[in-house]
This record gives sequence, structure tokens and C-alpha cells, in this order.
Amino acid sequence: MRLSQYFLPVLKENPSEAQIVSHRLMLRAGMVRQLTSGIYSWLPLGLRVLRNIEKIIREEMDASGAQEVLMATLQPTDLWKESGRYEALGKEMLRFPDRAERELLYSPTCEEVITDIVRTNFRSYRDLPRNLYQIQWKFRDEIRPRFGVMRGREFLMKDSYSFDLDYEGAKKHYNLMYDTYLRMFARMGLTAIPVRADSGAIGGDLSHEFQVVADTGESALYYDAAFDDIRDGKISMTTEEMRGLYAAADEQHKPDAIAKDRLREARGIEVGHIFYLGKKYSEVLGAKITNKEGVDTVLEMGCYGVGVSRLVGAIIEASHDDAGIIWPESVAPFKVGLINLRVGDAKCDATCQNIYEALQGKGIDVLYDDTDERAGGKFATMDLIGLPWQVVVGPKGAEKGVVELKNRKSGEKVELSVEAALAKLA
Ligand code: 5CA
Repeated sequence: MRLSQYFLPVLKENPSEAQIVSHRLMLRAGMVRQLTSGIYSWLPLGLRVLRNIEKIIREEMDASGAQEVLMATLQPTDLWKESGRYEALGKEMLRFPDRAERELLYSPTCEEVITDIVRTNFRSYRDLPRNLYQIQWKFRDEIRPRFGVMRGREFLMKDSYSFDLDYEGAKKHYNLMYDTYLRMFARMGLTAIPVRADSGAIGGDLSHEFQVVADTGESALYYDAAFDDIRDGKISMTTEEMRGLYAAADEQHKPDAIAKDRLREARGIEVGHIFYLGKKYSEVLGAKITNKEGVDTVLEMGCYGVGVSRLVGAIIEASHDDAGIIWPESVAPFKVGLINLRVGDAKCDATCQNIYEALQGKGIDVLYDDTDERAGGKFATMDLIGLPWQVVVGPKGAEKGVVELKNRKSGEKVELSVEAALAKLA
């Protein structure tokens, strides 16, 4: 993509409405724009990141054996009256009549709809076990939407729902999702800390939140220092080993559960939440199948959420510096930013064109700054939007066939021949 043709409305100044760094950087880097309170439009750069996050989620969910569906965003409120949750969500639930005066709501979550699909389509134990997921927009009329996409009213969620014949099956699904989440977040460059949680309006009696450490997080967090060591790359652990590590959301569980020198206190951003639901929804909505003995059996359920749009903010909170965002390669909107320091200079233009085409030929996403902005502005924009690698082409280097390769994260710069730079990036 050529920057001269790309819709990238970067802001030089810090927007006054943004209180936290991720919100500030998402606005400054032209990733999103607020339409109205808690509701955002995604611009090209932001959408690329969102899609990359979705891709990782899909790959990990598919690998776990889950199957993707797509449920409607609008639902009849009748189903919620049937489940008994019509009142429970209160004003967070956005309701409105259609032309026939039938009441609809914009989905805040999908337990009712998926259970309805299952009760009308699953017949016997042969239909089990199943885990069905979707990546779909949700709406919750939060009292205090804030921090940009972090706590929005409209937000993108991965929600999945598992169905089993018995408790053992449900527990297996729960543990499988637990491991899947740790892997999924790790692939996004995040060390997520699983914390035993209260299951709130969703229900059930076993639940874990997945928290990412950030000063601006909304939850309190107490955890084993090993999680920091994992994040900093000092140690690596299997999901099985991580399971045994201490983490809690309240001080109550703090004092003797862990040695004092291993205890860390921080704030956390909840990027995922898993729930064992048991028969809470299947019982009232009548989701049952016949078991091997031919007896009607009410299904055991679990539900598993990931804050897809929130993750964009959470990754930035976890990975930035004074100059801007530092994208982990796995979610970066482009892998390489190519900077032409003298557009119009025949050697610079030819070298850039050569690199641009070579990278594209290798399937590497590259954003080519071919604008006539001055050098300082070009460097600032590239640092702001945080692509993992920058290739800088200036007249002196182009003369000798040399470019500068900069790693955004370490700041390390090396002079290389064009061929060596291309080899390094591939
Ligand atoms: N039905 C279950 C999971 S399938 C559910 O709704 N769980 S939840 O309420 O915990 O939401 C799942 C995830 O969505 C949360 O962990 C959080 O990361 C994200 N989320 C929740 N509310 C918001 C919001 N207002 N803005 C952005 N993300 C949100």
C-alpha cells in the first residue's frame, strides 16, 4: 500500500477526549473515530489489526474443534422473557419495537439464541459434544462508556457456547477453552493471567477472567511474579504449569496463598471470560437430547467470551513507548514501513520501488511512504503507527545500494544492502 493513496488520518496533537494511552494512540494513528458515545467506526489501519486478531482467534478456536456460526445481532425479546433474563440486564439492554410492534433487542450476548438453535436441532447424544462460536458485534448500553474501544457500547466479541451430555464433558470443554485462551493471547504478544471470577449476570458457578496487566486496567490483580517473567521472556511455561500459578482479583485471597516476595499487585484489563453454566439456560429453555439409554437429558453448557475490539486497546496498553504504538508482528497492520526520504530522486524512487515490489512478491505487507512530507514527519508517523520494521531509503545510501533497517521495538538500526535487508525481512 502506498501512503500517498492510503486513508490514514493521523493527528499530530493529543486529542483532549482521550484519557488513556491506547485511546490516544488509536485516535492519533487514525485507527478509529468515535461516532457517538461508546460507538466507533474502524478506519483502514485499525480494521487491519482487528482482522489480524480475529484470524488468530479463528485459528485457535478451529484447532480446539469448535465450529463457527454467525447469529443475528437483533433478537426477539420473547426468548429473554422465556429464559427469565429480560429484566436482569436492565437498561444495558437496548430494546425497540419493529413495525409490527414486536419488541427486538440488540444482542448483548447470545446464550438464549444459541440454546434455541440447539433445542430445535440437536436430537441425540450423537450431536454431542459441540462448541459453537461466532465473532459478532454486541451492544450494551453501559452507563459510563470510556477509554475508547476498551469499554464501548458497541463492541466486537468472540462468544462460544459448549454443549455436553454431562458435567465431565462440560468440564473438559471448560479446560480446553482455558488452554486455548492462554495460547490465543500469547500469539497476540500478551501474557494473560487467568483469575477465578464472579460469574455475574451470565451465571454458573465456575468462571475465570483473563487479565492483561496495565496501569489503566479496571480490575485489581494479585498474582505470582512468574507471570511477569513469562511476559518478559525470562521463563517459558506450559499452560498446564501456568494453571498452578497463583492469581486473584481480591485481597482476601492474598495473604498466605503465596510467598510475599513472589506476590505482585497490579491493575488488569479483562480480555476474556469463561463460564461453566451447567443447566442454567438449557433447563428453562428445554434444551435436551436423548442419551444412550434413550432417556431425555438436559444439556450441560459453558460459554466463553473474548473482547475482540477491546484487545486492540489492550495490546497497545501493553506495547507502546513515547513515540507511539509497537505492534507485535502477529497483529501488526503491516509488517514493514518503507520510507523514501527523497521522493523524486531517481535512485531513491527506483530503490524503493524495487523493495516495495520484492516484499509484496514475498507476501509481506508493506506500507510505502511515497509522500513528499519532510523526513522528520515521516519518521514520526512511522513510529506512531508502530509497524515492526522500518526500511529507510535516503539519497546517499541509494547511491551505494544501502538502506537502513530499523526495528521499532528495540530501536536498533543497521545499514544493509538491499538484498540483505530483504533477506532479513523474509
Ligand atoms: N456470554 C459471555 C461469554 S460468551 C459474556 O458475555 N461474557 S462477558 O460479559 O464477560 O464478555 C466477554 C468479553 O467481552 C469480556 O471479557 C470483555 O473482554 C469483552 N467486553 C465486555 N463488555 C465490553 C465492553 N463494554 N466493551 C468492550 N469489550 C467488552
